[in-house]
Amino acid sequence: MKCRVCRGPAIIDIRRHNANFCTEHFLRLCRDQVAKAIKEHSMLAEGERVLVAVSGGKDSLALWDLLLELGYQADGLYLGLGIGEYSDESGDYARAFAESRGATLLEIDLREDYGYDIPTGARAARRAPCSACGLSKRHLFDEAALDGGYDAVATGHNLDDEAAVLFGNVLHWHTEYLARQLPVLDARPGFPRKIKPLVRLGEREMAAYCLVRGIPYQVEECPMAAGNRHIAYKEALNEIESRSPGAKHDFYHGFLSRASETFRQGIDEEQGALGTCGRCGSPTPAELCAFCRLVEQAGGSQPVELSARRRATGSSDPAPAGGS
Ligand code: Q46
Ligand code: ZN
Ligand code: ZN
Repeated sequence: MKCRVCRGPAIIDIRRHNANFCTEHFLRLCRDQVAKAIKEHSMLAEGERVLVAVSGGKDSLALWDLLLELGYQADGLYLGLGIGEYSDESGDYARAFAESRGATLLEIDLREDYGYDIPTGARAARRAPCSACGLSKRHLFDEAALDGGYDAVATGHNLDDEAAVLFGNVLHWHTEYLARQLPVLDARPGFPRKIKPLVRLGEREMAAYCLVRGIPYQVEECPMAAGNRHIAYKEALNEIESRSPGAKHDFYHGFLSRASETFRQGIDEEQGALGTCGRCGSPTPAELCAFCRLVEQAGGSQPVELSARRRATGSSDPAPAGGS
């Protein structure tokens, strides 16, 4: 197996590119693909500050590393979800990476700072854990980015994640989600710009990237992810990809270039109707925003034993996985 660029020994084959790459040229490919996504979708301008949503998994750590390598001012934010050992270890990976690069890692701990953790708080608020988790992440990353004067929040959603979410949205014709499934969501009052610079790179490449760059990461899946429908969508797409390399790329990027616009009509009017949360000041159509309502219902709830937590989450209907 020889590298397409230098003919030296290759370490990875990427069937969608119909090519193999050596270490040096694989790393270059990853950097080039991120730079291309950033440019193509106007994600970041030179000198802008970006806050990376870091989970301790391969995608977010690879993303942070790639943004630093490309010369961006990238800080990380780790959100302690309180999901037992999984969260403790994930935090350690995020801290170790920050230390190794001399990078700034901000931290928020849900239990210490807001009085709940995901397993217990979700139960108290009668929400599925991934729904409480997704809501907490969205609110706290947005708020931290605005408070810290960052130009954008970057998440580690890769091509596999985005193709799986798109597959689910098309399968069920969630047109309102299709309208927002973009690699960039522009800033609007109360919300920072959101960017997904890994949309041109797959999950396997991100694992290989961390391996080659010597970045240890959380390899365990979140214990709350069991039953996540997106896992089934990923498996279905993997099967299609194995018979037709490049199918995921064409599906997702074809959607962006040829279909996404169609679903976007009308979302701007919707956004005009938002007021302000009486407690935290973030935009909301109600008196209190969904996050402040969650804190009210979940805050102060006592942690439960992990076995009980697992039982409590058996019927969860998780939010899209990814951004790990
Ligand atoms: S971390 Fe949170 Fe995911 Fe765990 S609780 Fe669900 S949403 S599965 S990306
Ligand atoms: Zn090479
Ligand atoms: Zn609020």
